[in-house]
Amino acid sequence: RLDAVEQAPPDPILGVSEAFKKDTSPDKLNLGVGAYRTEELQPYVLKVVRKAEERMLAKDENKEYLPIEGLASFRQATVELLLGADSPAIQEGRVAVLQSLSGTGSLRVGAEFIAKFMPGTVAYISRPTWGNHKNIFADAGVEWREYSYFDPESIGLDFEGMLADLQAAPDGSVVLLHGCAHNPTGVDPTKEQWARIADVLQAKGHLPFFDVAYQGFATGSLEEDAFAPRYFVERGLEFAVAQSYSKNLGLYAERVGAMSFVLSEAGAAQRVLSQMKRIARAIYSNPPVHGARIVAEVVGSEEMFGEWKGEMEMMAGRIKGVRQDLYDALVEINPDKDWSFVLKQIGMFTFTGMTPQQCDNMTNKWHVYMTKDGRLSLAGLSSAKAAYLARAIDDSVRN
Ligand code: PLP
Ligand code: TYF
Repeated sequence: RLDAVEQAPPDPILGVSEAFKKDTSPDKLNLGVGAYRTEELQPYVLKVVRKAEERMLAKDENKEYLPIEGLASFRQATVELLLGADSPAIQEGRVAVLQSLSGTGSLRVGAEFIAKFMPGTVAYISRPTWGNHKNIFADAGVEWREYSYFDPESIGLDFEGMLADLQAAPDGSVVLLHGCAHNPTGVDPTKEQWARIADVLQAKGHLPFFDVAYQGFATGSLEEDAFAPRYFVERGLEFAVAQSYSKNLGLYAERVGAMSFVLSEAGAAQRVLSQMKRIARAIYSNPPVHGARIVAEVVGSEEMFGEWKGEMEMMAGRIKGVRQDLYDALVEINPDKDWSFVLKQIGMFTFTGMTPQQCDNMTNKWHVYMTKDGRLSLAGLSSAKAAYLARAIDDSVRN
């Protein structure tokens, strides 16, 4: 019977790394996956993570199961990191926080929750968005539709289109929003635009669902990057939020994150948490402990928290540096073309607007590996290779 199972397509992002490994060219560059690399293009384990692990080892802690909702100190630290320790939502016990399997697993628990307790509700996601959003909602049984987001003409936000689509969505829809550093476009709403988005969400009774995968990577500041969810608390909105420590603490493979709901009263938060636990129980029972302890250790010590902020600024700063290098090299090669979008976009990526054929030219001729949507992960670029990448881009967009 199982002979008839068809081959599944490779992941459009993670599949790029597979192809990269097979390329033997010394020039090859992997700008597919959004994972931080050093200037030497090596993976980076934060020094503060190693320090936390040493302290953890010295404590000789056991490996007993965590509660279904996760490690208490981790949950507290994670929600405070997002909303600020003095947030009224936290003070009033209005946040239900479930430690879950990084951003992806958290999104899935959130999607399962929507399927179960908001049946028939449609989730609106930005066009374009991180490819996995569609899989996550669809596999959880939540119908998704897209709202306008990116304007290829201006290589910026199609703000009026976005508002019009959210306005046209049925009342009480779920609206997925990237908390900061939108993936793949690197285009975020301004503070004034967030205010108008909140107006529409409120008027329509939509439930915002933030995906926060890059807190600290947009501006380099944890607080600045949490502007939108903090502002939504101020506005009295209820919302869902998935958080990930893959990027900002470099804990990719440890699967550390949380799924939370900010609600209008504490009783609802308790009931929602009990139902999220019910969902998690049947999927993976309880979350892994190692990464959660790292987070609790780092955030629980003023000294290590400071070191983490320093390393995050360093990582965000290196990406900003290569962004500038790439821009300068592009202008030098072809001063007649407007390359300003490279500098305007924020976070790990630059969204080039290249066609699939142009992306193929990047890979086949120049050994630059990237996703077919024209996205380049600047986290995988070094200053030393910026001029080479600029030549590849300039050549590819001419054809
Ligand atoms: N959401 C977005 C927008 C992402 O870019 C990513 C990837 O980092 C994730 C969620 C989830 O990643 P992870 O499951 O490693 O936390
Ligand atoms: O967009 C990216 O490159 C990151 C990493 O299934 C990623 O978000 C990519 C695909 C995936 C999980 C993480």
